[in-house]
Formats: sequence, structure tokens, C-alpha cells
Amino acid sequence: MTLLTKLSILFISALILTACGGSSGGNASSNSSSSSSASSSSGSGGNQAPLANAGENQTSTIGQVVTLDGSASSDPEDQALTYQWQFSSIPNGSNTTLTNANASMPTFMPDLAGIYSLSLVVNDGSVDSESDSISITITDSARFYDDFAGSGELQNYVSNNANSLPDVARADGRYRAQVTDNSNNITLHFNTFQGRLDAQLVSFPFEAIARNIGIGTLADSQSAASASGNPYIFAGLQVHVSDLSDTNSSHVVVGHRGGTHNTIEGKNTVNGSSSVNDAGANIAPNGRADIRIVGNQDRTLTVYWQQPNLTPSETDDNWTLYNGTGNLPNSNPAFGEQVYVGLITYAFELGGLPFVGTCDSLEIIY
Ligand SMILES: [Ca+2]
Ligand SMILES: [Ca+2]
Repeated sequence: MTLLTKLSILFISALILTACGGSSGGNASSNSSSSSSASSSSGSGGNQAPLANAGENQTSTIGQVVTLDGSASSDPEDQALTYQWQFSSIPNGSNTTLTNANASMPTFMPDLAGIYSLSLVVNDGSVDSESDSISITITDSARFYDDFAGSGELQNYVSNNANSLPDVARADGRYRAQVTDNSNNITLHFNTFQGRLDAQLVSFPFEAIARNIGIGTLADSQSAASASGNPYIFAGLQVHVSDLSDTNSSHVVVGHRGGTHNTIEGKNTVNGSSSVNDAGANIAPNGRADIRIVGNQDRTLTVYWQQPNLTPSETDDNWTLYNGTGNLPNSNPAFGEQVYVGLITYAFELGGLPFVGTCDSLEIIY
């Protein structure tokens, strides 16, 4: 082959590549017969490049699996896409890695607080997209803890309907809600009734533990309140939608439920309509139990209880799923990302009054 022939071939090849757009040499020869019609296309041979969509920026906490979502990526010709995710920056010292980096929805486990930046490139079988980027901001998980140390008013709570139960305080290291008046069922939590809630605003996922919570006498919160007359009197934990005027909540309370004494009651209230059941008579023989509510990533709740573990730092917990499943009756409300989680004490009508709601400590990790 003469030098002139070689130069001619190179020149002709260059013309063909230019006519095809030249962005993907691998397709140039196979599509050369249609090169004239592709000359105005941004891709090769009439094929347009796909569009990567790395999803919305997210915030989460250390130790919670983050799921990325590239499923809104697209291709003008609806060609099947492959995915290439990678970190563009992670916090100094992080050892995290992507799981399924070539899937539309890979995951990673953030191990340090900070910003995790990622890019996504998709490919339609012949052409790469431009990359799309996303930032995931990770914070330390937060912890609220109240051991009700000292005496005086509760501190650092949002109180809803505080007037319905005015006498709530810390008393020698315990929550003390004194119920002496329930006229017009003012303390009741049922259907559209909403008594007092003392709560923290937290985000899913979360875990809330109330220890030694339940009902006692005014003279001694650690003496079981009388069950004579089959009263409805309780104290426990409530999870409430972030709009406190909405009648959407779930709760788990300990006390007397009419003829079912010393029990744990579970309730879902959805748009002002309550579904309620209990865990059976005398499972909390002193009218008190430890209650644990896990708010899952999918905004459902899993409920546990145990006999009061009065020295939790020294003794292992031994949690039991509420009614074997951990589920409250029927469906819980459609909780948003944030909910209020806190303490309620309430009665139905006047039987069993006066009594106190009591609790040793409230811990919420979120
Ligand atoms: Ca395409
Ligand atoms: Ca305490």
C-alpha cells in the first residue's frame, strides 16, 4: 500500500466519522449506510444519548442504609439502560463502599457524618449519558434522654393540649401526671378526643423506650392503682403525626382497661377513627411495664414490651413483641417523615380517679 493510498483511506474514514457525529467510533462502520440521515443527530446512527437521573438529594444518619434511586433515568428511544454509580467524594476516613454499583438502586452504609457525593452515568447499549450527581448528607444519630431528674415542670417537651391535664411534672426522678379531673373526658385519647401529649419531634427511623411506665396511686406512684369498678386508666407512649391538630396517632399504654386489669393497650387512630386491642389481663401485674416502639424506615411501627427492668444498665432487656407480631390493630396512620413521640396519661369517664401516670425514663434515638 502506497503512502498516498494510506492517506486517502484515513481521509475517507475521517469524512465518514464526521458525518456520523463522531461521538462513538464503534458504531461508525455499521451505521455508515445511514450516515447522511444521522448527520444532525446528537448520537450515532440516529441514536440519541440517554439521560441519567441520580434522584433527589437525601439526608440520613450514621448506620442507616442509604438507597439511591436512578430509576428516573431515561432514553429517547426507550433503550434498556445500564447503570454506573460511583462516589465522587466521601468524608475523610470513611470506608464505605457501594453495594450493586451497576444497579438502578444501589445502597451504601454511611460510617461517618458528612457529605457523600455520587455520580451516575447510564448507557443505552452504545452511548454514555452525561453524568448526574447527588449529595447525601449524613448526621450523627440524635438521642433524647430524660430520666426526669429532680422535681418541677417537664423540660424540653412540646406539649399538646396541656390544659387538659395541667398537673404534669417531674417528681423525685419520675414523670408524674396527676389525673384528678376527667370531666367531659378531657384527658381521653380515643377517636377525635386528644388529651395531653408531651413529646419530641423526631424523624423515621427511630426507637423510643419508656421504662417502668404505667399507673399508680397519688400517694405512691409505685403502688398499683385500684381496679375496682373496672376503670379505664392508662399511661404510655404515643406516636402522633407532625400536625398536632390532626387526629392521626398510634399509642401503647399500660393500665386498667375496664374488666381487663393490668394490661397493655394498643391503638391506631386514623382520621379520628380508633382501632384498639390489648395484650390480655394481668400481663403487667403491677400496672407498669417497659414499652419500646421502633419506628421503621418505611414509617410503620413495631411494638415491644417487657416487665419493668429497673436496672437496665446492669441487666439485659428481654423484649416481647406486642401480641406476637409487634403490630397495633389495623393500619397505623400515614405518618410523614417526622412525628411527635411522647408521653400520654388518660382516663375514660371517672372510674379509677384519682390516679397518677408514672414513668422512670424516656429515651428516643432517631
Ligand atoms: Ca438511545
Ligand atoms: Ca428517673
